[in-house]
Amino acid sequence: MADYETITAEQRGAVTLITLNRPQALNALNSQVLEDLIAAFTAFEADDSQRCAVLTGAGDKAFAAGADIKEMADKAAADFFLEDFFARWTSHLVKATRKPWIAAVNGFALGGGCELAMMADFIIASDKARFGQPEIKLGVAPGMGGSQRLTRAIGKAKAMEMCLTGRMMDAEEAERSGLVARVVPHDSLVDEALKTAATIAAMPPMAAIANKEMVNAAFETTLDQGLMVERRIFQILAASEDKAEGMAAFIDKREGKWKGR
Ligand code: CO8
Repeated sequence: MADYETITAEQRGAVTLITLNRPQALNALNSQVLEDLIAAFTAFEADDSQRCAVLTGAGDKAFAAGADIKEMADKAAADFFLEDFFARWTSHLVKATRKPWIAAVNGFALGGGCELAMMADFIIASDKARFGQPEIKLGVAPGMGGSQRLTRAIGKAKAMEMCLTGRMMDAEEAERSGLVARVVPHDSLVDEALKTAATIAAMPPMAAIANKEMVNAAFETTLDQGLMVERRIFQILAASEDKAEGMAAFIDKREGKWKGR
């Protein structure tokens, strides 16, 4: 795979493992990280052999301790506006990435780090993970979705408290609050995330994308519209070769062989 400056990316079977790799800066997210992640996610999306991705952080301490404060410190409002740094994360990692991906949060996920984790389809957390939106302490506020995605994930009371106080939430509270799908022992985090990703990667690929689109529709629509999205996608899947294969395989008591169509 391509060489990157601030991340690593490797293929493990049908799963792409992407690792933020600036441990000396607690994997803080600078412009180069964004460029590298865009390239890695674009390659993942374009490669038919890859069905699911895992994003984690190098080192024992952090997934990502936020946007790079040293890089942001000298930026003017016009720089933020013109570069549109924050919007590009969502447009490439969320909107343009139709295949599923998991954030494996191995430590601090603060500010932009928490926001990046929340861009994943779901989060698996190590028991050492800590989540927070401490931007208020820097005189700013979340800029990459924290005020919106965190509030949708855990509700107004906790999201408001976290944004206004900057306090961190540990992994147990994050699971209880609905921010993470599962908490696993720190040392087995990447293995557990890769195992879960491999399970997803073995599913019929169109159905995986369809399931992701349906669940995401719940955050963008009214209930009626969301139910319509669900029915229409279901009806489209019913015309797929993998639907015929999946049902035949069940009846024949054998594993399905997916064509991805
Ligand atoms: N940016 C740049 N460098 C960082 C960052 C960061 N976000 N976080 C840590 N580092 C660096 C430290 O400067 C330090 O580098 P050095 O050794 O050269 O001094 C190294 O990483 C290790 O960090 P610490 O020594 O601080 O490690 P500790 O274990 O003592 O503390 C903490 C760990 C608690 C995670 C602490 O590092 C910390 O509080 N980090 C900042 C967390 C934070 O505020 N994140 C939010 C950033 S802002 C953001 O993400 C918002 C985006 C949208 C709004 C922006 C609008 C302008």
